[in-house]
Amino acid sequence: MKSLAVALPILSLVSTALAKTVTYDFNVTYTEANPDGQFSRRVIGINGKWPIPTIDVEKGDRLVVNLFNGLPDADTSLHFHGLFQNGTAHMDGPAKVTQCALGPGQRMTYNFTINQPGTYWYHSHVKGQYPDGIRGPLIVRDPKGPYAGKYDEEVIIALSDWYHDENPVLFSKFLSVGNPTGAEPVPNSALMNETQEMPFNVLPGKTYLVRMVNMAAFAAQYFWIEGHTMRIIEVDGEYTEEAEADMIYFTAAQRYSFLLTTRNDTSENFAIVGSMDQDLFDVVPDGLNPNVTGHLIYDASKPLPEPSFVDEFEPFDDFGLTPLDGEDLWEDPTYSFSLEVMMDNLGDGANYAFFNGFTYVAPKVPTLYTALKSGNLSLTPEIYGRDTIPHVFKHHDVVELIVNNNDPGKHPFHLHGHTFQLAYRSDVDAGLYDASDSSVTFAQKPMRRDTVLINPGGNMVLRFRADNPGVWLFHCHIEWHIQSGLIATFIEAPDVLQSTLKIPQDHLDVCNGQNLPAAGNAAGNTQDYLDLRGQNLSPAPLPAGFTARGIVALVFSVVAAFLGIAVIALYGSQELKQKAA
Ligand SMILES: *[C@@H]1O[C@H](CO)[C@@H](O)[C@H](O)[C@H]1NC(C)=O
Ligand SMILES: *[C@@H]1O[C@H](CO)[C@@H](O)[C@H](O)[C@H]1NC(C)=O
Ligand SMILES: *[C@@H]1O[C@H](CO)[C@@H](O)[C@H](O)[C@H]1NC(C)=O
Ligand SMILES: *[C@@H]1O[C@H](CO)[C@@H](O)[C@H](O)[C@H]1NC(C)=O
Ligand SMILES: *[C@@H]1O[C@H](CO)[C@@H](O)[C@H](O)[C@H]1NC(C)=O
Ligand SMILES: *[C@@H]1O[C@H](CO)[C@@H](O)[C@H](O)[C@H]1NC(C)=O
Ligand SMILES: *[C@@H]1O[C@H](CO)[C@@H](O)[C@H](O)[C@H]1NC(C)=O
Ligand SMILES: [Cu+2]
Repeated sequence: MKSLAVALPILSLVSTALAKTVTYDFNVTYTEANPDGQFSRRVIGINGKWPIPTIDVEKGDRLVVNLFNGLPDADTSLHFHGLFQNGTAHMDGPAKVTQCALGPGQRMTYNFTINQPGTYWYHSHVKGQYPDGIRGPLIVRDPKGPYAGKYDEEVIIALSDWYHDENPVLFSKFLSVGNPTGAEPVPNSALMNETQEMPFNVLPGKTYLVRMVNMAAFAAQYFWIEGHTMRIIEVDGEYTEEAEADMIYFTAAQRYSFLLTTRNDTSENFAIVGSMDQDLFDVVPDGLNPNVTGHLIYDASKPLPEPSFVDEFEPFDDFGLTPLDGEDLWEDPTYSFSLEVMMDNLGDGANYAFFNGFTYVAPKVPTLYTALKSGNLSLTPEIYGRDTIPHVFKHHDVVELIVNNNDPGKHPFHLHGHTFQLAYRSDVDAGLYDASDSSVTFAQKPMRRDTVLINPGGNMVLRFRADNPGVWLFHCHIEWHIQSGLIATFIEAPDVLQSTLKIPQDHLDVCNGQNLPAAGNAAGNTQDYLDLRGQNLSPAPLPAGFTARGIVALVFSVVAAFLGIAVIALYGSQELKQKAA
């Protein structure tokens, strides 16, 4: 499955390090699994196995993944979460953004070098597919890094959540007129290393580098190790100054590495606990166990303790982290804009997620391919399609992104292709960001990461430099919100891309093999890039006078009175569709 194909010495004047090529042959296939011991189901694995392999490379290595879609009935692709893909924007993975999704029986190769050390993960970036199993850690070791020599061993712990139903089934109920409030399906279980019985065998008096990633579809987890403190040294691939934490909050997609020094005596074992943040769930189902427990085992002959009860969660605040390189806040943005988050119903009655009044709809042509073929119109946002929510940055812009959360939910926002500085984050319910508010103070050496939590009803200010030409998504990492449209598209220096990037034939063949266009604007028009007729658009708004509340009432009356009223409701929803059309 994994072959360290060839160790090619890279000729270099400054370094004698041997960068190697690490090759994986991945056949995406269905298999069966029962990770929470409650229910056996079909999952998406690789080479007939699940959990899927950890990708393990060293800084400077070239990674080659030969991907074959062995699913008979579903598309797939791979995204390498957190990797900048600097110079290889076409290897980023999201379907309809940097490539066409691989249809059944298709293959393509991801091939790029990795110069970022740290803790990452990889997952399918086709609709809401990764919660069905196609998610795994990706570790970039750094034997010469600033913390090298400060630990004896490295170990990975992946958090996640788990559903007994497959995503397509849950999705059809989630995004429908039957769910007008947009309540997200609640996971059946929390997992640690894709199981509920993770042993972590340790030796006394040693220091471990623990690399953690939350690969959940939805749930954030509070995480702690009883009787031990964690010394954080990395978030999302960025080294930080050492920071002590007793409890860490992991949103979906976030990573932390920490140093864990074990005790000198082996008289006891300790619980390792993850607890899902139930604030995220609209309705907590009866009998849900939000917790998953593993164990730090000093002596396997001693008992494995149940975790003690914690009555308040007080996690470490990531805003207080300082990047190890001490980089200052980027001043004087040259491109500043805001995105306002909102949830609302559209004319089909379903509840969608919006940025500035638009909900993401994938274009007909992958956005990167539009950028490459559009000549001097590549800097014109319209060609990428209204509902891709496009923003175009010029090379070396200092970008300031203000996010206003008009929604009472927490959202973990993720940016592809970059880490951003978290310059400012308000408390809960602070309302819209107001630059003139004197109580707003920016971090002077802000933490950088690629996934950050925004508070309910709050706001935040992110900054980054447009120094990585490519097409990068900015989206909520709750897969339900990906599917309900909380995605914007950032097109960065497309003019530079046109002279530096060439799409390999095997990528184009994935589109060709399915008769999907690989050139043209968002509507597939190759003649006139400004003619967007036929572009993919979201459903129409609700008919005037028909409020979201009305749909809720309609649906609840159905539930309350079902048989007799069902006929009327059916009529009602049909009328709704007609009005929307
Ligand atoms: C992928 O796995 C499927 C199911 O086991 C098998 O039928 C197919 O031949 C495999 N394809 C490749 C290219 O390995
Ligand atoms: C990966 O890319 C490098 C650099 O372009 C190239 O030399 C190599 O042949 C590629 N490998 C594969 C398996 O495509
Ligand atoms: C968790 O799983 C990863 C990947 O399989 C493995 O490398 C690691 O050792 C596991 N962690 C523990 C604590 O067992
Ligand atoms: C363990 O023993 C070492 C060496 O005697 C000592 O330096 C260290 O402080 C001890 N650690 C703890 C947690 O007691
Ligand atoms: C899960 O852990 C939390 C924190 O200790 C505790 O409050 C809660 O009762 C636990 N729930 C279950 C079902 O064990
Ligand atoms: C863009 O390119 C077209 C065709 O090459 C040319 O006619 C047009 O003048 C250019 N427009 C601008 C604004 O440079
Ligand atoms: C990408 O690489 C260029 C140099 O080729 C560098 O200036 C830039 O900072 C890099 N950007 C990122 C996000 O790594
Ligand atoms: Cu969200």
